[in-house]
This record gives sequence, C-alpha cells and structure tokens, in this order.
Amino acid sequence: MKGWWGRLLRVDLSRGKTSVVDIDKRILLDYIGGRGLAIRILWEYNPPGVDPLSPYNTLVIASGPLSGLPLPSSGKLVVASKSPLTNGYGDGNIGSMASYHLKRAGFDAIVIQGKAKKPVYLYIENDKVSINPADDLWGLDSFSVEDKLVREHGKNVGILTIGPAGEKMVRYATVVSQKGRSGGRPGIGAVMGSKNLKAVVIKGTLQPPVHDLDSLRKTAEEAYKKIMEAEGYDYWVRQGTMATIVWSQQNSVLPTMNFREGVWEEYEGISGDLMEKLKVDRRACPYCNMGCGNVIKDELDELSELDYENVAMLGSNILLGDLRKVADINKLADKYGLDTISLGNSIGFLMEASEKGFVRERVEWGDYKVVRELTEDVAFRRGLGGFLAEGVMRMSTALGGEALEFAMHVKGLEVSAYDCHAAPAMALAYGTSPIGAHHKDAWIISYEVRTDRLGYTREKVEMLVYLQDVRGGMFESLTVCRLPWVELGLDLDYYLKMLSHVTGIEWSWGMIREVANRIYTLIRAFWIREFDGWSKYYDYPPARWFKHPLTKGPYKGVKLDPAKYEQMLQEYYALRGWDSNGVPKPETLSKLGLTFVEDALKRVGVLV
Ligand code: PTT
Ligand code: SF4
Repeated sequence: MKGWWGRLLRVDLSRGKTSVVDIDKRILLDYIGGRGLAIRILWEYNPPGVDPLSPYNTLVIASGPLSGLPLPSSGKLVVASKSPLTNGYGDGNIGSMASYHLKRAGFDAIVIQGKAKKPVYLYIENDKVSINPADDLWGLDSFSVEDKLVREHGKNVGILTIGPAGEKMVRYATVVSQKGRSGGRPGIGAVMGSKNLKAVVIKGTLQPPVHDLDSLRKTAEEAYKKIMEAEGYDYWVRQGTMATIVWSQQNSVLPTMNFREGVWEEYEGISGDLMEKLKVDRRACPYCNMGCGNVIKDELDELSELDYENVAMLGSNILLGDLRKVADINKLADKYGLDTISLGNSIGFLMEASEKGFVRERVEWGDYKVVRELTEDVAFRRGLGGFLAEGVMRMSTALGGEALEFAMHVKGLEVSAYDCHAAPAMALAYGTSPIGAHHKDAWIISYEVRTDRLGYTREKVEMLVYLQDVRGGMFESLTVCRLPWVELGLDLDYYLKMLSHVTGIEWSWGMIREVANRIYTLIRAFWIREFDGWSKYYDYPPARWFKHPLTKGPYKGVKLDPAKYEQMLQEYYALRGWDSNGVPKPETLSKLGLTFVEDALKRVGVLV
C-alpha cells in the first residue's frame, strides 16, 4: 500500500533494544497517521492507569502520509504520550526537519518505552539505529544541544530535543527543534526527560512511497501558487500569527491579568505592528512558502522567534508590555523547553494569588525581573519555581478556596490565549478539546466574532464539530500545517487530492469525517479509562468565566451562562454519539470499529 511504510520503530530504553514492527494496513486506513496513529498505539501499548512519568508510559513520534513530502507546509509531525500535566491524552504538533527525515527513514512512527539507566540520545539513519550516551548533552539548553549534535552528525539531520525543563520533568516541558519550534504542550518533554532521553536525531535517505508523484507535484504546484496569490499573503508573511494581538484586542478576547479581562490599554507595546518594526529575520518549517517564524532581537539583543500565543500569554496576561522583554522570556522558554502558554498561565495565576494574599511572596503584575527569575527557577525547579513547575491545576488545588476559581485550565492543561467571558463556543472548544484547553482543534472564535457573538446556538456546536474534524482529525493525522487553509483560505479539497495521489485511494469527505470521529471517540475513551471517576464536568471551562464578569471593554458585565453552556455541551455529545455524561455509546463504538475499548470502559464503571 502506498502512502505509508507500514512500519514503526520500537525502542526499549530499559533494555537498550530496538526493533521494527509492522503496522496493520487496516489501522493505517482507519487512523491515517500522526495523532490517529498515536492514540491507537497508546491505547494498545500503555497499561491503563500508568504513571505518565514512569518507564511504562509510551512516547510516540508520528508522521502522516503527507508529512515531509514536497507539498505545502508539510514539515510537521506529532509528538504524543499520556500527559504528566493532565493524566490524559496529550500531543503537540511540531514543524521541523525531523518530519522530513522521519518520512525518509522508512518509518511511520517511533515508539519509545522504558527508561535508560543514564542519559542517552537516539540516532536513526534509515534502518541503522543506535542508542548513544548523552552525558555531555544532559544539562544543556535546547539550543546548545542542537549545535553539538549538528557538529557531531552534520547539518543534514532532523533533531528533536529537550532542555533542562524536560530533564527536571516540569509538567509542561516541551520538545524543541531548530531553536524556536516547540511542540507537546501537555508535558511531552517531561516524558522524554523521565526516560533519560535527551534527543532524537533522524537522517532519512529513502524514497517515500508515493502512488502518483507526478500528479502530486502538479497539485502541490497549483496549491503553492494559490497560497502566494491569496489576498492577505503579503500581510501574513509580514506579521504571521502576531497580527492576532490587535485582532484579539479589537474583539475583546486578549487574555489580560490572568484572563480577568479581554482588553488591555497597553496592547500596542506587544503588537504585530511593533514586531514588524523590530523584525530581523523570518523562519519557516520545511516545504512552507508562507513562513511565519518572525524573529526579533530581544532585551539582551539575542534572537527570539515570536508567535501570538507566546506574546499574549507572556505579555498582556501578566501585564508585561514591552515586546523585547516578552521576547527575552519567550527565548528562555524555548531554550529551557517550557511551554509558553502554561508558563504565562502559571505566572499569571501566581501574580493573582499574591495580589489576593493566597501566597506570602509578593509577585507584582508586569515585573520583568521577577518573571525572568521565575522562568529560570521553573526550568530548574528551584524554590517557588518548583511550585509553578506543577502547573495551574495542581497549584490551585494546593491553595484551595477561591484560588480554584481563577485557575485557568481545562482537565489540567492551561488555557491558550483567547478569553471566553464573551465567547461561549470558544469556551466549549476548550472544554471539549481532546488534550485540554488548547485552540488547535477548533479556533471557532473567528467564526464566533463574525456571527452571533453571544449566542449559545446549535449552529455553533455543529461548526465546532466540523472544525474539530478538519483541524484535529484531518490535519493532525495527515500530518501537515493547517495555516494555508486557516489563514489564506487554501481550498480543503487540495488535501483530499494530495492524499489520494499519495495513497492511490480516492478519499472522500465522508471517509475523512469518519476517521476524525473515530480518533475523537478513541481519545475520549482513553481519558475515561485513565480517569477512574469520569464526569462531564471535566468538559467545563474554568469557573472564572462563569463567575467573574468582564469589568471593561465592549462586553463589560458579560460572563458565561452555565445552563446554556450545559445545553451546548449536550448537543455536542449528541453529535459525537456520546451519552449525557460524555461517554461514547455502545452503538457509536460499534459503528466506528472501536468495540475493543468496551471492556476498559466497563471496568471503570461507565458502561454496563
Ligand atoms: C502549540 C502552541 C502554540 S500554537 C504556540 S504559538 W500558535 C506556542 N508556541 C510555543 C513556542 O514557540 N515556544 C515555546 N517554548 N512554547 C510554545 N507554546 C505554544 O505552543 C507552531 C505553529 C503555530 S504557532 C500554530 S498556532 C499552528 N499550530 C498547528 C497545529 O497545532 N497543527 C497543525 N497541523 N498545524 C499547525 N500549524 C501552526 O504551527 P503544540 P511549531 Mg507547536 C516557539 O506545539 O504543542 O501543538 O502547541 O509547533 O512548529 O512551533 O509551529 O499562535
Ligand atoms: Fe510552519 Fe508557519 Fe509555515 Fe505553518 S505557516 S508550516 S507554522 S512556517
């Protein structure tokens, strides 16, 4: 079958052994790749209830049939595991040459289990795989690790690494690549650290299995052209995701003071317009012709690659209004391998806890010096940093009382940079996201601001399911960047065509939506299996958005309505074929070929 190698590389770090395992053709067709393959592997390989930081947890690095091929923005791959931050399914999507090389190394995925006795890194050159000592890499930041590994193996490799935060198992440590690409918000870097695995280096030189390369090239060429001709292309390459700062401010969704407000008077100090003036370089993922990696010189005159989420969470959310200072903290997060969204949330939470007297320490809003020190302390788990390294859910549980109300997370994953006091569908997107509060599965906020902004409508729920299926189902399993479609309106049919050229199978939207529904339902079953005591309330957004109305801006006085949220949630469950507690119904499992999860759901008492 074309499109996949049908092979995964299995690595047992405890025994120092590697092996190649064939992947069933049915699994590839049913789950496609990337996230789909990852959840199918995790369901099978992970013992239920496993401690995410134990050797028994499995780490998956997966590509899809389109990743790393010569087509628009294809240099992406998925890193996934049971999350130490949420205890549920966790993944992230990273743009890196590692995607290109994995595609050419002859594997669809790498599956890593066990724990090495001493620090190691994995070197993969097609079928030649070695587990190498990494004593000289341990303790280094992610930038220095890349430099050292490039000196050792040359430039023509793909590298995934962790920084000190991963080594110290900070619960939101990420996997880093190319000095500024970072993926795996729910602590996938900590899982690497728990295995004493500092890095994965891949060099692939094989010809990927493509059914019809000529047609693929033609379609890809056309798509590249459409992207460059799109209205908004020039603006996008100038500002990238940073344009969202002004948009969020205008629409009252800019996270401000730990999501207390959706507007901030000083937003111009961190805006995309200012970034443009300071910009010194632009980077891109492999095969991308709309590169959005905007680089500026930070407060210390060092390079820092900026994105909207990073700047909003480390800027307006903690009232740090100087872009060069924000860029410095962002650069530290990349070097240490910390997720900027969870870091900005954790610091914002601490600032509010300090203001309200929940902690003895004085941590003032917008204090750059303190934020810098805290970031270093989090990465090395020093002092108060050790508390922040646990993430907002655990911090708020330790403090208790009202602190639980301003803890901005869903299922333990901190909220990304959209305030939802006045955005019920975006709140539902966070509530039902398969990894916790992240926007990648459904950025419905852009639809919501254009339509019935404050409505709790069925149309929004239908749109949410559609967006999840396309973004979280299709893009995360193909696995390619979604931004050509999201930002420049590239017709989605191109992806269907390209998938058909690569695999030799005629894919239809019906088939894609079914795969997506299967992936969401299996991920849901995974959460329920891992949570002894599942409840629909895990699908609720933070209490703040229900209890503390906005005090400024065009939506002053607005907050979410719990009864109406519940009604939307029930509509969502019905569309997915889940019961009123969010548990997949037996007929849904049967329809999607997922009856193998039934026993596990019966064991935790949610199915009879
Ligand atoms: C992603 C999340 C995001 S989403 C951002 S900015 W964004 C933050 N980026 C971080 C960073 O940078 N450094 C850091 N230390 N922590 C960071 N945490 C945050 O992580 C990213 C781009 C972006 S930029 C977005 S929206 C799109 N995301 C895609 C996706 O999820 N899937 C997909 N098929 N295509 C996507 N394209 C875009 O990719 P996570 P990246 Mg990222 C530095 O990792 O865990 O998925 O969280 O990977 O290569 O940096 O590309 O305004
Ligand atoms: Fe990477 Fe940005 Fe291009 Fe997407 S649009 S592939 S995130 S550079």
